[in-house]
Amino acid sequence: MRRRGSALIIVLLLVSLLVVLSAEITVRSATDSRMLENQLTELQAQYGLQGALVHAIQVLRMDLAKDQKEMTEKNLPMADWNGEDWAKPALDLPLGDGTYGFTITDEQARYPMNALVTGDSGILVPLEQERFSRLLTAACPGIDTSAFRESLYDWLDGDRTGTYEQGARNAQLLTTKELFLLPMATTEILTGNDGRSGLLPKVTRWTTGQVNVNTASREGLYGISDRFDALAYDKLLNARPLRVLDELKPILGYPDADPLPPELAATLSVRSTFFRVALSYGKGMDIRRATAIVLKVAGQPARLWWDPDPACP
Ligand SMILES: [Ca+2]
Ligand SMILES: [Ca+2]
Repeated sequence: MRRRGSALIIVLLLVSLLVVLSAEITVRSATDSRMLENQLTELQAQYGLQGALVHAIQVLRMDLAKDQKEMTEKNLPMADWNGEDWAKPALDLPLGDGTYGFTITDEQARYPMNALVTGDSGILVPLEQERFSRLLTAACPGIDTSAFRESLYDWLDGDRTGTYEQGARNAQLLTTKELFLLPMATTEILTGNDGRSGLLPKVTRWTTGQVNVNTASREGLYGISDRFDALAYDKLLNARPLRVLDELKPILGYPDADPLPPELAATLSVRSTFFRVALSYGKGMDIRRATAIVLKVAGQPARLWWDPDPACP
């Protein structure tokens, strides 16, 4: 733990040095050209955001070490939930002459959109269509989403016969931003009238195909199984964090002697591999943001995706 802590300090010192150095260069070249100055400010912001990501990855690494320690010392199965240290936002931390911050969220709290089609042949999976329909209806109450759903299926499926096939990807999503390209997509459906609700915050193109019951939303779990009604979700909130999936049986009304139905056991999990990191670096009034997707696995948690747009990779 101490070794990891000092590694983090060294990395942050290095990043801090780079931020200061690029500020120095900015000052010297200010007389040369405004354009160059802007480029260097940009460079400094990039170092600041990278530094924030280094810190966030360190936080996830420490969670993995904690989980492994609990498993070996207390025989507790590994789990991830929002009460853990990684879920606490880190804000306004000093770096060079600016500040950085980050917020980590569980990407496996979201429904994996690419489960809708098989990877090779692009055939829609009926069970997942049923689940997605339920999620879509719950995420967009009072909105007619049937045409959007049809255009999504044409976009994803491998065939070219359908009402909305023109310009369709005909394969799994590379990013959920593609949803904005669907002919029947509306901002009301994707991000709601407040810009923060709707479908988009509840879906991902990443994940192992499993949704974490310890972090998923009520709508997301209701999508997976209609047994997750309001009453069951309340029971789940009281029972979290779950350490094993079998703890779901009394919550969902399954007999304790029977195994959990295979379609639930295959889709649900109590721990996560994919995490989303919302990053910021600010100097004065200039605040830059980015989003990264990070893997938490034994060994080195790795950055998978980097997007300067904070909205939605
Ligand atoms: Ca954990
Ligand atoms: Ca198609």
